[in-house]
Amino acid sequence: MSENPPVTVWGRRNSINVIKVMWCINELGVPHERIDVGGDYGLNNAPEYAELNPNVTVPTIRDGEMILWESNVTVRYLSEKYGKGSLYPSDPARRWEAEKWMDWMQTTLNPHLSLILRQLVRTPPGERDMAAVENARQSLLNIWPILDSQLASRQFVAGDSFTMGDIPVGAAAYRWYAFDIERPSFPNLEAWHNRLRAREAYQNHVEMPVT
Ligand SMILES: N[C@@H](CCC(=O)N[C@@H](CS)C(=O)NCC(=O)O)C(=O)O
Repeated sequence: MSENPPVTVWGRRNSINVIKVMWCINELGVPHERIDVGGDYGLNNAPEYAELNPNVTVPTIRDGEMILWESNVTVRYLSEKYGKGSLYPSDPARRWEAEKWMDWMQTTLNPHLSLILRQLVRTPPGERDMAAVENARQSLLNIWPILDSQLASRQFVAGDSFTMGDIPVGAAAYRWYAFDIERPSFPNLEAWHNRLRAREAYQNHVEMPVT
């Protein structure tokens, strides 16, 4: 019996969207190779890459015949294929609970975190739009408590075990705590984040300088 070829991931390891996929792959123990693309590495505008991913963004993966882009969809795909009953809950209620937090990260949380990243990390101090940063911070002060309340009664976002639902929000939480901004205490969020920080795959793929 021949072994499955490894999953190929194209994407620089410090992109939040690549981080989600690599964290997931590490949790699942899937054999893989990663090729640096995007950011300082460029290569994403190369015609061969655009053929794989016409958005010319990272990540993109190949698993056998399957080429996939969109980080959260990739996390769902890998979790279903390699982690049914663990990262991908078999109970539909838990599975869709996990899904909900994945979409919530992408649509509700991430736009504000991206703005803070662009301004505080990628814009020189004199050119930063600090009013926009403050607006985004204020928005997040109303958004994080939604997850904080959820976590009052459970260890992870979709129940008492780690699922794919923890990955996008977990990667976002790392940035929230890494930014040089004022943050009130959200005790349940902090306790959950500490549970994530104890995971080897999180240490391997999430904990790095935010650039
Ligand atoms: N919705 C896409 C967004 C992908 C995306 O915008 N990726 C960024 C990095 S986080 C990118 O490719 N930027 C260009 C670059 O890194 O060169 C996903 O979730 O995968």
